[in-house]
Amino acid sequence: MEAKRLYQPQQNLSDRIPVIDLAALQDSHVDESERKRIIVDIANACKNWGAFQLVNHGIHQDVIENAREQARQVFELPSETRWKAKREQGSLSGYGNGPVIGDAVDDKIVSEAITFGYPQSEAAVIASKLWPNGNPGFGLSIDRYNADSHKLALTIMRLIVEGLQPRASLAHFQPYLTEQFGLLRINHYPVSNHPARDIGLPPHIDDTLLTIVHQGSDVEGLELIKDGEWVSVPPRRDALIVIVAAVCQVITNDTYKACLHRAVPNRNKTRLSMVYSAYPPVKITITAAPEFVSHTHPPLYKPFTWSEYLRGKVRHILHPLDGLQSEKKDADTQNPYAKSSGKGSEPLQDRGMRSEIRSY
Ligand SMILES: O=C(O)CCC(=O)C(=O)O
Repeated sequence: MEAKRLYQPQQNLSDRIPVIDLAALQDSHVDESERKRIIVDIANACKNWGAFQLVNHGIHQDVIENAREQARQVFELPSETRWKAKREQGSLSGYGNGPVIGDAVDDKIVSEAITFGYPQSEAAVIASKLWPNGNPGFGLSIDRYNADSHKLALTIMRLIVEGLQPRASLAHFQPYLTEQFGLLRINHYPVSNHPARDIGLPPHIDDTLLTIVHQGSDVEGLELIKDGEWVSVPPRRDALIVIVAAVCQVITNDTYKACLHRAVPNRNKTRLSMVYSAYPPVKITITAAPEFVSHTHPPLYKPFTWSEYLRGKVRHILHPLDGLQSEKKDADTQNPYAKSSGKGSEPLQDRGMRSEIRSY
C-alpha cells in the first residue's frame, strides 16, 4: 500500500478557492460597476488566500493549447536532445531541472523545466537546437503565450493596485504597471512511482510580483497553503491561477502576503504546467508604498533593488524575505508564514513545510 503523504491536502477547501471572472472586462464598453466588483473580489482573494483562479481572462484557449502542445513535444525528445538547449549561466531561457536554492536540491525532486524570458524569449533559437530540421511553430506559439501572459499580468497588477485599501496613489506603483519583465517557465512532472516521497517542486514563495499558472485540465498537482493547511488547486482547462508573490508583499508592507505553494507529482499521469512570472523593473528601489507606512506600522522591509536581491545579498533560504526585514519586523515575528493550523502553532518549516525561493 502506498505510504500516506505527509500533510495531505484539504480537499474540502479546494472548491472554496476564489474564482474571479473577467468576462465583463473583455467587452468593448466595460460596465464600471462590474469592474469595481471585480476589483473588490480580487482584493479579497489576495487578502484571504494570496491566490485565485481566473476565468474569461482574455488569453484565447487556442493560444494556451498551442503553447502546451509545443511544450509537451520538448519533453518527448530524448534527454540528450533536451540538454542541447541547456539554459546557460546568465541567460533566462533554456532547459534545465530548475535551479532551486538551498537544501531542497536533492534527488527527490522529479521535475524538469524549460524557461523563456520576456521580452527576449529566445524561443526560436531554442527551437533550432531542439529541432535542427526546423519547427517554426514552436517559437510562434511560445512567444504568443508569453506576450499574452505579460499583458494579462499588467492588467491583474493594475486591478490589484486599484483594490488596495487604503487607496493607494498610482504613482508609487507606476513602474510595476509598465516596466515589468517576465519569465515563462514550463514545468514537466514525469509519472512518479513514489508520489509520497517524491517532490515536484518544494514549498516556496515566488520572488516576483505575481505568478500566473496554467496547470491543464486533468492532472492536479499545485497545492497552496491556506490557514496552515495544504489545499489542492483543482485543474481547469479554462482557468489560470494567480499567485501573489514576494515583491507584492513588500510594496504593500504585508497587506498582501506571498502565497506559499508547492507541486506534487502524480502516480498515473505526467503533468505539465505553464508558469508566467511577472518581475519588477531591475533598477528601481523596491519599498513599501507610503499609504502602507505609518508611525504605528513602519516599513517591515529594508529598501532593495532587484539586482541587489539577485546578487544574493538579501536572499534567504527558508524565508526569502527574512534578509530584508527591518528591525521592526525582526522584533515582531521571525516567520511571517508561521500560522496556527489547529494542530499546534509551530512554524511551517518545523512541520516539514520548508519554504524555498526559486530564482534564476
Ligand atoms: O506546477 C505548478 O503547478 C506550480 C509551479 C510553480 O510553483 C513554479 O514553477 O514556481
